[in-house]
Amino acid sequence: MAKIEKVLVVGAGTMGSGIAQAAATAGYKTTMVDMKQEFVDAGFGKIKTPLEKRITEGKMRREDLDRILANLKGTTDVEAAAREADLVIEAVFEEFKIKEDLFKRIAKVAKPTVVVATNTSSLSVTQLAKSFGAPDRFGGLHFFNPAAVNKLVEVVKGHGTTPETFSALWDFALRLGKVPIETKDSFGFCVNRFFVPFLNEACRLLEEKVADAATIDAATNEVLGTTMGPFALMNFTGIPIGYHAEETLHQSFGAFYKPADVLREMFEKKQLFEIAGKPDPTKFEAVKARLLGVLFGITAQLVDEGVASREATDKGALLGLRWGHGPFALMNQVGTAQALRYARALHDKWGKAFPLSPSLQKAGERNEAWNLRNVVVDVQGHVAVITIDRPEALNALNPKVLTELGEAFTAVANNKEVRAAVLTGSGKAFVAGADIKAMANQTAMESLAMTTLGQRVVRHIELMVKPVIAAVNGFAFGGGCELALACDVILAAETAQFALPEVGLGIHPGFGGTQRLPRLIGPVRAKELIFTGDRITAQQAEKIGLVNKVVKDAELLPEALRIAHKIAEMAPLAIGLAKESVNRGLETDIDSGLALETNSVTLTFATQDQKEGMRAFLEKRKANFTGR
Ligand code: DAK
Repeated sequence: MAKIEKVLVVGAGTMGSGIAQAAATAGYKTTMVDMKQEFVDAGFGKIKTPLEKRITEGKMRREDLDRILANLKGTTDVEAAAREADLVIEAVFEEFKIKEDLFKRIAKVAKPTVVVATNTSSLSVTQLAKSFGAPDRFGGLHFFNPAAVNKLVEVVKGHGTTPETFSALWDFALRLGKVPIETKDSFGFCVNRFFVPFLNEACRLLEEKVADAATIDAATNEVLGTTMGPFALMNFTGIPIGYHAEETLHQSFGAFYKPADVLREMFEKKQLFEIAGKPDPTKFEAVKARLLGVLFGITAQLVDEGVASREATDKGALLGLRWGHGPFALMNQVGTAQALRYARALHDKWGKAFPLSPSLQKAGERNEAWNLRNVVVDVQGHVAVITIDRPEALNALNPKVLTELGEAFTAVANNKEVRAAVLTGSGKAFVAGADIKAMANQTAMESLAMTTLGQRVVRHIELMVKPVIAAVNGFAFGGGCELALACDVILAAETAQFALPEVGLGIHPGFGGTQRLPRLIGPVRAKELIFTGDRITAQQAEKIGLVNKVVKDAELLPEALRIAHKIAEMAPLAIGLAKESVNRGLETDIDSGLALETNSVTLTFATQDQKEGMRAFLEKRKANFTGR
C-alpha cells in the first residue's frame, strides 16, 4: 500500500472543509475540491474565520495558521486533483447518485494504489465501493461535526475492504490526532444507530405530552452529563439532519425508527422546537426511563449484531457526542437489571420492531456488569502486546486502568507461551499521567490506596521475569513516564514527548519517578526535569539516555515487536536471571552485585537451555530454547 502523502477532500462544505483542515493541520498536502470556485472559497472561509478568531484571542500563533494554509489548495478540477492523490475522501451531498458519479470519475484517473473513503453517514459503504470499482481499496471514514475538532472517526469496513486498506484508513485517522473506532458497514454505523432514534424518542415523549422540551432537555443533561439536550441540539444542528437520518434508519430497521410526527412537522414547516421554560423535575424519571430504554436497548442490539464493540460504542458517545458517560458504562451505573427493565418496557410496547438484545437479557437477568476493558492484551506467538486503551482521557491512569494493567501483566507473567511483552497506548498518548480528575478531590488515605496500587503494578513490571518494552507512541507524562521507566527497553516514536509535570499540580512524582529517573539519567538531569516540569521531545530524551532509541511513528510498533520477537528467541530463563541481576545489582554495591551475578549465571548451568544453546553452537544450528 502506497504511503499517504497527498490527500484530496471532495466537497468544501461543513464536513469537507473540516476534514481538509484536519488533514492539512496534520501535515498532509491537502486539496479541497468543489464544483464552483465560490464553494471552494466558502470552504476556505470556514477554515480561516474561526482560526483568525483564535489568533486574535491569543489562542493560536499566526505561523501555525500559515503552516496549515501552506498545506492546503483549492480547485474545481476534480480529475486533476484525483490524479495526484494517495487518499481521496468524499464529503459531498448525501445522495447515492451524486456519490456514485463522483467515484466513477475518480476511478478513471486515480493512481492504481489510491485509497478512497466516503464520509457518508447513512449510505452503504459496500454499495458505494461498487461504483468505484475497486472495493478492496475503499472504506468509510465517518467524521463528526466539527470535523476539525471532534476526536471521533468511525472507520468502516465495507464487504470488500482489505485489512491493508482498513489499517491505512485507521493510521490516517490516528495521524490526524483522532480516536478511530471500528464499525461494520451497517446503516447509521455505530453512533447514529443509537443517537438518532434517541432524539426521535425525545420527540415522541413531546408529542405524547409526557413532558415539555425544556424538561426533556434538562432530564437528558442530568443523566448523560451533557450541556445540550435533544431539542436544543436539534435546533442547533438543524431539524433536516435529524429527520433525514431517522428516515434512512426507518427504511432499514423498520417501524420503531419511523420519524415522530412532531419531527416531520417541524421539518416540513421549517420550524424550531420551543425549548424555553422551567423544567419540571417530577417528570424526569418518566423521561429517563424511555430515553435510557432506547439507548440501552439499541446499543446492546448493535453490539450483538457485531456493528461495534461495547468499548467502541462508549468511545463513540464520549467523544463523538461529548456525553459524560458511554451507554455501557451507564448501564453498569444503573445496574444491568434496571437497564433491561427500561429496554423491556419498549419491547413490550413495540414487539418485534424493538427486539430485546440477547446479551442484555443475559446480563440483566443476573444483574451482571459489562466487562469494559481499558487495557487490551493481544498475544502474538511468544510476544504479548498490552495496549492502554482509554484515549478519551489520553490513557490517564485511574484505579480501573491500574487494576487492569496489573491483571494484564499477571496474565502475561503466567502465560507459559509468552516470553516478552510490549506496552503501548492507543491514540495520541502513551499515558498522559495519573488521572488528575480522579486525584483532584482525593483524601490522603485515598491517595495512599492509589499509590499502593500504582506502585505495585509498576514494580511488578520491573521485577517480572519477562522483559517488557515500552513503545512510547505519544505523551508520556507524569505517571506515564514513570510507567515507561519501569520497562526494560524504551522506544519512542518521533512525535513522543516526555515530562514530569507533577510539581505544577502541587504534588510530585509518585509512581517511582524520583527513584528510577535519577538512577537512569543521573540526579542533576532528573532534578531539572522534576523541578521544572518541562516537556522534552523524543530526540532530547534519547540524548539524555531516557530512551533507547527514536523511530518513525509508523515504525514504532513494528520495531518494538521486532525486538520483542528477537528476545523471545533467546533463552527465557537466562533473560529472566539477567534482568534480575541488572535490576538488583543496580541497587547494591559492586561486590554484592557480582556475587549476585555469580549465583545467577551458575544457575543457568542447571537449565536445559544452557545445554541446548551450547550444543546448537557446536552443531552449527539455531538453538531451540524451551525455557527449562
Ligand atoms: N488526567 C485526566 N485527564 C486527562 C489527563 C490526565 N493526566 N491528561 C489529559 N486528560 C484528558 C483531558 O482532560 C481531556 O479530557 P476532556 O476535556 O476532553 O474531557 C482529554 O484527556 C484530552 O486532553 P486535552 O484536550 O488536554 O489534549 P491536548 O492534546 O490539548 O493536550 C496534554 C494534551 C497531554 C498536553 C494535556 O492533556 C495535559 O497537559 N494533560 C495533563 C498532563 C499532566 O499534567 N500529567 C501529569 C499528571 S499527574 C501519586 C501517584 C502518581 C502520581 C502522583 C502521585 N500518588 C498516588 C500520590 C503521578 C501523577 C501524575 O501523573
